[in-house]
Amino acid sequence: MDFEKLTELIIELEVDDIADAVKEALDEEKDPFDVLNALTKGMDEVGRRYEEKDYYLTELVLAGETMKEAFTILKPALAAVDKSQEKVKIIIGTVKGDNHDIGKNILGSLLLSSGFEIYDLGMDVDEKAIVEKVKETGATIIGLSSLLTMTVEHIKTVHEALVDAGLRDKVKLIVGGAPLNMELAKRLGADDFADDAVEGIKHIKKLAGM
Ligand code: B12
Repeated sequence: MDFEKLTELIIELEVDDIADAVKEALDEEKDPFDVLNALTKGMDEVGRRYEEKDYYLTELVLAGETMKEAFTILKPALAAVDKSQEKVKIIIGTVKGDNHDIGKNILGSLLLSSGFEIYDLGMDVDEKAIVEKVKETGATIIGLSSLLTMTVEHIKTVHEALVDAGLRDKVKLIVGGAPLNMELAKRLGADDFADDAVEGIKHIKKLAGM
């Protein structure tokens, strides 16, 4: 199973074949991170086609489904490398009003393989759920995803809810997603921003003092 084929299966929305293809690649001992890279490349192309109006909403939904299928197989392969030491706890989620979770899930898988303890709140998450989870788990980092220009303001809502709960100085807030950049992230009250999940892991490790 070569990487080009994996990229192509995402672009061609082959939801029924992708899991077997990922399995085949892993059976051939391909590096799971290279597999992830090939799949992400496919999603980038799907996004480009959508922007060019070659693909429509139906294709977007199918691409999301295809990526999810791939992830059911890939996720365990990306799983934790070192279980021995005390893990840093991190809460992840996609902000209220936003149902994009592919990027957030990729971040989650990479965090898992980097030895973090993850609490994934899913998508369309409101500030109350986040504050509650911080109280319950004592997590020290929150990673939020926002893909819609319309929903980035919810990052500020989360920041303010943490301030109100007296928790803001106990947690670091990092955000990601296409409409964001470092300047906007900081303006919304976040501590940090990263362009992609791989870069995000580096930033998160730094925030965790690792
Ligand atoms: C797939 C997709 C969908 C799927 C989502 C499926 C799913 N389960 O996620 C579906 C079909 C549901 C969807 C719906 C919609 N979508 Co859409 N979608 C996309 C698409 C094509 C790809 C997004 C994606 O998954 N990319 C791949 C992942 C891997 O990339 P990523 O999410 O950016 O994540 C990476 C980084 O950003 C970063 N990252 C992400 N989160 C975080 C968090 C942290 C902490 C860190 C450190 C890093 C990090 O790491 C990730 C990996 O490297 C994009 C176009 C694009 N090119 O991005 C449009 C796009 C995001 N969608 C868009 C729109 C408008 C919509 C709809 C409003 C369409 C409609 N008219 O209904 C709805 C919104 C529904 C809702 N309430 O959320 C627009 C947003 C425009 C904007 N700026 O506001 C885009 C940009 C398309 C476009 N060009 O118009 N969409």
